[in-house]
Amino acid sequence: MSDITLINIKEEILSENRELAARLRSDLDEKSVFLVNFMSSPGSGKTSLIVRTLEHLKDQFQMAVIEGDVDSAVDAERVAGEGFPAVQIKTGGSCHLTAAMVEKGLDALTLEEIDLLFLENIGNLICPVGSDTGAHLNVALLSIPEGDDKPLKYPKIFQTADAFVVNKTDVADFFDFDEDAFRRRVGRLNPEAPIFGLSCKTGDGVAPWCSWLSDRVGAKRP
Ligand SMILES: Nc1nc2c(ncn2[C@@H]2O[C@H](COP(=O)(O)OP(=O)(O)OP(=O)(O)O)[C@@H](O)[C@H]2O)c(=O)[nH]1
Ligand SMILES: [Mg+2]
Repeated sequence: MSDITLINIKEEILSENRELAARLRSDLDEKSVFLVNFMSSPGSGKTSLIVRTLEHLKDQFQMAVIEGDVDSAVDAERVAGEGFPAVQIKTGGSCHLTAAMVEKGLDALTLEEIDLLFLENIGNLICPVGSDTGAHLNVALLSIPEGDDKPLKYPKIFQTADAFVVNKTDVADFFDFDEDAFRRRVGRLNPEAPIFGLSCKTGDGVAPWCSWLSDRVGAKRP
């Protein structure tokens, strides 16, 4: 029997992505740009949180946003409408952002004029998890209507994110979201990561989240 050459495409792609992501992170470090990657299911409030955070921190940081979507530019238009630089990446079908896509987004921005850069990943709780984007901080959002059982069903994102935001607390009375159960489930997977409950609609709870984020950016600076 002759030898077989095994080419593991998935492992090759992942390792190329990891290398590029590490290079992007180090380029961003050199330019003192702090990159935050937001991940969640569609509609849980990534763009709303980014817009709230931009409003809240606008006197403290120079900020910009890279939006990722399968199609359309509505999220980038929303950010640009608030007066912040915005780049829209259309993946044309891919369910997560890769480091190569982020690199193109970074090329379209003047990084020397940015201290804090937000990346909105494609809406879903699975695909974005294994793909390093070069971000310094990975934030996962969940909204109250999605339910408190998500850490049980999608453990990977809850194991690996650096912080969690539970959005839409304004509608908590209409859903059976058990906050204690949610915190216990996340705590088992990722005991160190903070959880911020807030409402992008009313603004409740946005200040503590922004203050924590601002401290994280500050801690990274020389
Ligand atoms: N009641 C309520 N609605 C909210 C809140 N935050 C966002 N929404 C609404 O939820 C919907 C989705 O919000 P987006 O910010 O677009 O969600 P997204 O995660 O960016 O969605 P995709 O980009 O499609 O993945 C919009 O209709 C928002 O107005 C909130 O705190 N409370
Ligand atoms: Mg969005």
